[in-house]
Amino acid sequence: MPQRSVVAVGASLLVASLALAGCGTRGESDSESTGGSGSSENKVAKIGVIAPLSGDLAALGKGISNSVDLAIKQANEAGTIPGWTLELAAEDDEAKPDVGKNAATKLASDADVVGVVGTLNSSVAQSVQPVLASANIVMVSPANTNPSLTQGADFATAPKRTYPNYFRTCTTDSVQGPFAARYLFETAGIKEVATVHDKKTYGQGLVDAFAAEFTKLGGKVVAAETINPDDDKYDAVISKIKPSNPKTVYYGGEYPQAGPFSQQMKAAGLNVPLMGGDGIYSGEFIKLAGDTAEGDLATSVGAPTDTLESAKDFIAAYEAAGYAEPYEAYGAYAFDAANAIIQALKVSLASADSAEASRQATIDAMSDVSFDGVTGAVAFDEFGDTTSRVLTVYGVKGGKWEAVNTAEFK
Ligand code: ABU
Repeated sequence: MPQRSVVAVGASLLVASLALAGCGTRGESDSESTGGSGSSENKVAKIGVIAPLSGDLAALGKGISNSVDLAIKQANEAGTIPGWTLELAAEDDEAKPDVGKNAATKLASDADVVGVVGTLNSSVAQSVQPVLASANIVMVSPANTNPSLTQGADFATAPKRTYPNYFRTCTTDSVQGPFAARYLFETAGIKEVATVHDKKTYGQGLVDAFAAEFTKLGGKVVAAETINPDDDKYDAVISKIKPSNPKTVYYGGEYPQAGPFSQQMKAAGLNVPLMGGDGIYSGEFIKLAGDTAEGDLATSVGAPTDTLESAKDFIAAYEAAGYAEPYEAYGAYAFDAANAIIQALKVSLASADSAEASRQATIDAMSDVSFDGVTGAVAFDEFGDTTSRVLTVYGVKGGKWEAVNTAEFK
């Protein structure tokens, strides 16, 4: 397994080899002495990243990009693909669909690009998917949770695979929404909620999935409102929700809006927890909400990375590599996504004359990819979805996210 081979290499060797790589092209003897494959005779294949590397979601995007960078460097160090050197090609999508589309077009026109890890936002994925599909470039998202991306608009009643090149290592909101609903209704005893979403693909889909399960369980949605993600004052929406006396506000969207929303609803006297999905599970949410975040809740995909035995080497190597930003909510998923592509490339590049010529074979090889990743078993079903359905509920305690409950959704 990719990360297991890295264990043998060790963090100090990785750092040393990165320093060597930074000094210029290594000769054959260098490759032999490190066990690496960075020969000047190697052919180059690039793994792209499309994620927000600037703007208010950059904390998540940089965690993704850094983690892909780490996987690439480890693979080169370990000589995972003989005769080939992998390179990172990271593009900033600014969390905007049109910018993401341009990034995908740029990567597709680079003949060396053989796969892409991304995107963060489901709304951006919708514009990136067709571009990469047309170019036969495999795309693996560590973070998109909207179910339509893999199973089409009728995912609930007539699921149909949308793009054969699209896969993801995170679970979907068809699981995340009901998981949150069951926690609130069955474990926390909350029977009345207000819902708010940001009208984006992810936020709206998550609230729909949550509300369907919550009402099925016998709960009541006492108010259902939306915000404009470009706004930063939410008084009007909070005024509409407050008289309905919800016991929790379930929020569909991301932390740049959810943090201020939590702060403003409590300042307005609506002193109930705000709960959201993986889009608010970030230290940035707590910074934005301030002290009022205490008691707020979030679900996120998988088990907490720092509690996983399988993540210890990833965390140690990430720290040793000295990235300026934390790996955040999706770093481990991005690392697994990159390694899934690398596993497929081991097959597709073995007999390829050029990176571009391997694109379709890389997509074909993805269906058979299966390994023990940092986040758990990494494999994909017939839609390209992960086979994992583990999620965690987190609560803000003492100014930090703390895991409350990790379970596999049945
Ligand atoms: N999954 C949370 C944020 C990313 C998205 O799906 O839009």
